[in-house]
Amino acid sequence: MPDLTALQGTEASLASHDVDAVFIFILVIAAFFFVLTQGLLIYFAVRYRRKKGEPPAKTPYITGKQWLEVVWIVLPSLLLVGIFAYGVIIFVKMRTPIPGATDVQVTASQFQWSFKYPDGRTYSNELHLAVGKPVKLIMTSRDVIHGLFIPDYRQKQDVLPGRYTYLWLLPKRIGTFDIYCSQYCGTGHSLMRATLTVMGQNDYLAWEQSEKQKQQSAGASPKAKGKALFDSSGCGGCHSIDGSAKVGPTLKGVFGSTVTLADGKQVKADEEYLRESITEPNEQVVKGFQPIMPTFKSTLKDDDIAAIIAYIKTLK
Ligand SMILES: [Cu+2]
Repeated sequence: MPDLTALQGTEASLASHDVDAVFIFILVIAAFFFVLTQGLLIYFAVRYRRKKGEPPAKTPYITGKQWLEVVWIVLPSLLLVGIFAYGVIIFVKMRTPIPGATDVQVTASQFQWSFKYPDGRTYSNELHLAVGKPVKLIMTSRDVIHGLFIPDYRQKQDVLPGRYTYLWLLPKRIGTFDIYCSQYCGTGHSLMRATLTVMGQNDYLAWEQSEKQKQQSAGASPKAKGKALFDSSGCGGCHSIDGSAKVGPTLKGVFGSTVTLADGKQVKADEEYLRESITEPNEQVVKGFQPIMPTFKSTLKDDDIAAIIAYIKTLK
């Protein structure tokens, strides 16, 4: 049972201190034996070298010494068992469910993370948590194998299509932390990054309130619905909205522009062009890009597509 009261440590999360301790334990043992064996190697090489003019000496024939053999078999064996046991204890601790954890659904897809809270709010590449509040990530993938990795938390878990995997987090320090994908999942793998923002408990409640209000007031307009769908469908994983380079073409200013396709043809980006790019993305591929976008024909309804187009129109 983790101690939820002692939260003023410097470590980022419940697991980070423990994992570092195992690492340093192994490092110290390895360093000791490295210095011992290399030191003896150098010492013997100098001490027993053949001096100038000396005839080659006959190497002495040494027979067994039982107690010495027992020592160098038993001692390293005990050390290895110790390393194993220490590792297992920490591993089990990291895998033990933290009571009272809030569920957050995580969906990985090429190439973005989507985080869904119990009230339905969904964020693309952004995870907000309150310090000291345990969270259970329930993770799955829409396509290939990904891996959720938070280096500061020393926690990592593969995310697989067709099954759930879990990760229990207990943030201990306020701040922003990187989330990476740890499995090579395609062209945009290195761009598959998200931000973990850990806030004080009051700040978190205030943030949650304002987000809920935003969601309620935005409900009606197609633009807002389009923006929400854009985020939850993961469009932003491959398409920037600020003109910057990603795996797919930027959507800034795309509406009304003239697009050059891979076969050299030029087309005007109107509503129909955008609709076809969402439902049959590999029919008209933009010059300089790969035909790798999945279709959203079955996941987005006509209404949804219209809303996303309404949103794309606003990206000037
Ligand atoms: Cu990935």
